[in-house]
Amino acid sequence: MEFLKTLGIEGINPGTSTGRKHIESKETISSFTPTNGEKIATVGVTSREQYDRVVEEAQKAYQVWSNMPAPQRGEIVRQIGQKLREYKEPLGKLVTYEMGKIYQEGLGEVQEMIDICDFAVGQSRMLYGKTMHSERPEHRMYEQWHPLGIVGIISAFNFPVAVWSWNAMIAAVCGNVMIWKGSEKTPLCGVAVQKIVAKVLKENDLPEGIFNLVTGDRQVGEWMTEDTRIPLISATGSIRMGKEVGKTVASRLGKTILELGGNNAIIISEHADIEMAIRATVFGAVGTCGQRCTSTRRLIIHESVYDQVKERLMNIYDNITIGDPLEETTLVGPMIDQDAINNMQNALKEIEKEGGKVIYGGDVLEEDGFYVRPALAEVENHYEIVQEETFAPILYLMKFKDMDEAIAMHNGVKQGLSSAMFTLNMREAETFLSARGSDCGIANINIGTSGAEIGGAFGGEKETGGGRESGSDAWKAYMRRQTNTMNWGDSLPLAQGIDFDV
Ligand code: UN1
Repeated sequence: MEFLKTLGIEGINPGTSTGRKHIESKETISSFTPTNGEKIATVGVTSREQYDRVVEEAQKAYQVWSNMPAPQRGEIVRQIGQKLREYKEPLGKLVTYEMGKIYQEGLGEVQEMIDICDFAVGQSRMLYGKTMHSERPEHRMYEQWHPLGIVGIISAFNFPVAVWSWNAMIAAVCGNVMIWKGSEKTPLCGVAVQKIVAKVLKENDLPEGIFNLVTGDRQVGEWMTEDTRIPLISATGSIRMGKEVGKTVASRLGKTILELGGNNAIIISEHADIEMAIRATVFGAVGTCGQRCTSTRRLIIHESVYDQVKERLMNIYDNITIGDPLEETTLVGPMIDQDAINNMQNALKEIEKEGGKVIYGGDVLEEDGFYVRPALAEVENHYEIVQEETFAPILYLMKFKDMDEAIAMHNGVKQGLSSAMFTLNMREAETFLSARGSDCGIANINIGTSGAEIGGAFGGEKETGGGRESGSDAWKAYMRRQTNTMNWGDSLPLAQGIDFDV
């Protein structure tokens, strides 16, 4: 396992770090590879005392970092992007080994980090505020954006490195310092990224406390969400988790960015390029073994092409190679753990109970590791199980007659992350993208639901949580807006023409 060595991963790894300093702890968790279920290494769990030390370091570092000009912070992020380029292969391999996504996707995830670094470097020179014309003479009005302070980042196992970078790189150029808690299912990814960043911090002689790592379960997450020293929590994960984070942070009037579950659908119209639609569907449904928040879970197919699509899918599913995600020919790697398999098996039973039919796959492979055959099921949209996000490669097939019905089905779930329609008909396409079309944060035409680029704002509506990360003007969520009015005259006129003579 050369890549573990290259990344500085050892048998026992500290899971708490203030940047260059790594803090040892007594309590540890083990990281297992889903490829064969074996233990890789242990990682130290952050104690309450260590957590407070991290927050104090972060507060100190904020005084330095927030006072650096934004383009200089951008320069540090540029160097982080360069280091990630150097470590792309070993880090991509670790993502694959610890999380289970195939190597191509592991590399893609690191590329997503590199891309967001590039984006953030540019952004560091574009933290624009507006200027307004004052209604009073000899007055100037404008707004400027200031950093918030400490940004808490809670990320999930399925994107163990990229989601941190969307938040951390943007937050960093904005002048914030970061405390990151990754998933306890993928703690080594956090350790490895922290070590890569540490090299840049060292080369630039930067203080401790800018990029911090904490490790542990819910408890550590709760310390963060309850902590009034952390003005913003950006959390990615399940709707259940997001509701708790949202409530706790709101009760102290803190800010959140929530990126929670999706129940993403593709509508295949009678006017679709069927081959393209099928390829996009398969990548969306079985990519990352159905464990992306953008995974395609529902396929809403026009009745005239339903049988054709179903047959093609069954054929393709039959030829998908499932196995070791580090092997080049593998298209579907393992699920993250036994719990994930159990959830999937329960969902398959639910489908049949509610009157649906599993028409392909779903079985657990008799191998070490957590391998399943991706499943296809015929269902109706209103089934309780279809309304839930099951984080597994189960694709629901549904039929529609007319477009209004398809869009109603499409929007008829609690979640609103990503969506797609395949059609070559301009009216259908524009309707889907219009206000009466998809109600999701992401809506695509002739592109699947997963695999978004970092340049757009990423996130969704309804129970997906409403947050936006990554590109576009998502940076504003990591800053506070200040409205400034400057009186450069020698009188004191009041706004709204109020006369108040003293
Ligand atoms: C996630 O699953 O939490 O759009 C993020 C995509 C990826 C990001 C997914 N760029 O599928």
